[in-house]
Amino acid sequence: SWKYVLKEKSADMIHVLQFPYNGEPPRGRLVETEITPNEDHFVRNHGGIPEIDPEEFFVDVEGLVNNPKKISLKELQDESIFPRMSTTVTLQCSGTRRIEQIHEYPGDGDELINAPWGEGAIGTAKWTGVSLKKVIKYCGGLKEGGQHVEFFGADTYFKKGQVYNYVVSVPTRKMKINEVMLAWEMNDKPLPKIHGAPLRVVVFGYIGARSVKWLYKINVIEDPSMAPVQMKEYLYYSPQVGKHNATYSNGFSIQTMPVSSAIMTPVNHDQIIHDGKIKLTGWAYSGSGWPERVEVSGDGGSIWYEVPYNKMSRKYFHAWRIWEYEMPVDAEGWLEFCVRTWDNALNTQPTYVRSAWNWDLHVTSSCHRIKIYSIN
Ligand code: MTE
Ligand code: MO
Repeated sequence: SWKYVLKEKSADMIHVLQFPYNGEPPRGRLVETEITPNEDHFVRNHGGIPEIDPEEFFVDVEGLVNNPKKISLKELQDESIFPRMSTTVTLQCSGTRRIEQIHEYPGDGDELINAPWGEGAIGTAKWTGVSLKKVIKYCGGLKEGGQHVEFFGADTYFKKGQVYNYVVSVPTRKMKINEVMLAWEMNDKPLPKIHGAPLRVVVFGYIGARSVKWLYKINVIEDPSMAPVQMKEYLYYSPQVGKHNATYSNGFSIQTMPVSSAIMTPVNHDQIIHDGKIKLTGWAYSGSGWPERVEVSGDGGSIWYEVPYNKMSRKYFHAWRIWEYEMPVDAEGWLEFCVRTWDNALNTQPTYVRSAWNWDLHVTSSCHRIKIYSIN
């Protein structure tokens, strides 16, 4: 029920939508720790929160595997059958920082799909469970042609008068490299119900949408899932595509998160009295690698300062880095601060929001810009 939902989350979560519950933590607190406390981890829901008894629970593995099986949670947790896996992984919603795209141009205005997220739809946890690769092996391995894995969530949602199930897929090659896990613990605690208990998928480096919560079925198939969430949502359109010409075939399906970053303190439009220096904090993330260099600017991006290595949190293969920087500032008045990140493959961020505006308002990965009133 509603009360139960709130009990699992911090009282000061910013509700991006009231129902279904969609919330992100206050900006500054998110970057105080490398590992996000469970209560502060953002929540993205499309529909209701299913009630599942872990004692009765099993996951159904079917489709292009040699021995389809129903596997109980107890079996999954039996270390004589499955080696346990723990990995620190950042989950990021492809809607993170969408509010900036909405300000540019609002898209189709569907609130449920285009939830107006700020910079907090990202969080990092140590997830514990099993590698999906081992589960598929336990089911006799893939049959020929098994190129995609479809995940079914037990929740349902409404869109434009129709009821949908939450179903998506990822390529099997992603699980072959042990980057897909089935998790029942979050930061050494039982997975909270709102984060998908008893069992959820965690796909490293992909948009959060592929990490299905309340998982009850895994189906190995030849082509990407035909389910509406896979086929019609999470498409990346070119800036020329809009209401008049958006079809589900002129956008491509988003999987890996690109490199992105955000300034979390100060907050856009703050007024700051200071002594020649302003401290910035934030996060940096890359779904295909890890952030190697973070640069900040106090003049809208003419002069960039590199965040020193010792002001960035440690490197994980599948997680963000948080950073801080004390910037010398002698100007007064409204200043534009911004951040950009380079990852290990030298990918960096588009310069402006408008450089990568897209009809479904996904993946706002441009340099994050804020305006601060400086009083020196
Ligand atoms: N799984 C189910 N079953 N239903 C959902 O609505 N939302 C997805 C994904 N898994 C969703 C889901 C999206 S869009 C994101 S970003 C992540 O869950 C968010 O995970 P979290 O709520 O644990 O932070
Ligand atoms: Mo998402």
